[in-house]
Amino acid sequence: MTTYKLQYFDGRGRGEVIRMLLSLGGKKFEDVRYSMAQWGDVKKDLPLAQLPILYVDGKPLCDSSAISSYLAREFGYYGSNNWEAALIDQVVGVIIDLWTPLVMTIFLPDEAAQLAKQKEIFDGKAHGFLKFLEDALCKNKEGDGFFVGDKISLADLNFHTSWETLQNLKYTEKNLDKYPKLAALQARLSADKDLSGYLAARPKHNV
Ligand SMILES: N[C@@H](CCC(=O)N[C@@H](CS)C(=O)NCC(=O)O)C(=O)O
Repeated sequence: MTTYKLQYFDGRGRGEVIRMLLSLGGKKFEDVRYSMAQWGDVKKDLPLAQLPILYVDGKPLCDSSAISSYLAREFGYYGSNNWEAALIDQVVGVIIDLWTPLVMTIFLPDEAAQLAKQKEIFDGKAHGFLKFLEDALCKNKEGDGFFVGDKISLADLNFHTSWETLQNLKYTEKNLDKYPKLAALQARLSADKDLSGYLAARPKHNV
């Protein structure tokens, strides 16, 4: 039986889609979670001095996108043909561009600075990214299904954890009602019979 060990921080961040995929794939995995206090010691032994890393039968795989693409292909969450896979990659790419600068604002020193930066990012490029995502969702089953095809894919999982982060950031949480189809997708995914058990059982984190 294949063994899986994930090294990441004690948060959702770039580790959560990997955890979701392992859970959806029905795999038991070692979920190693580091605190910032441990990070200095851990970092010096890592190939890229960053996380996540997934060990598959003891073999390391770095980079969250490489890991989650690998697992999505293994477990059947990467569409049913090459075009669907490309559409999934497109959604994931947009979500990474949306999420990364917004989440970095939590490292700014005070709440006023965080709010100002979130406003600048959200009202600028992020708004366009969210509109693109809502339009992309609406091209499939009028926005009442999933991003691609007729089942959850890697695109929906990336969306779920990123939207959750937007719901927890002070500026963005007040501005999400412009995207009702995306909000409804989040609710559908949260209630999904295969995902809801994992979501209920996991440690709770804002980001
Ligand atoms: N492209 C990489 C980026 C990895 C990355 O930036 N990881 C962050 C945590 S989300 C990290 O390890 N930060 C600690 C550091 O750089 O000291 C990936 O997607 O895995």
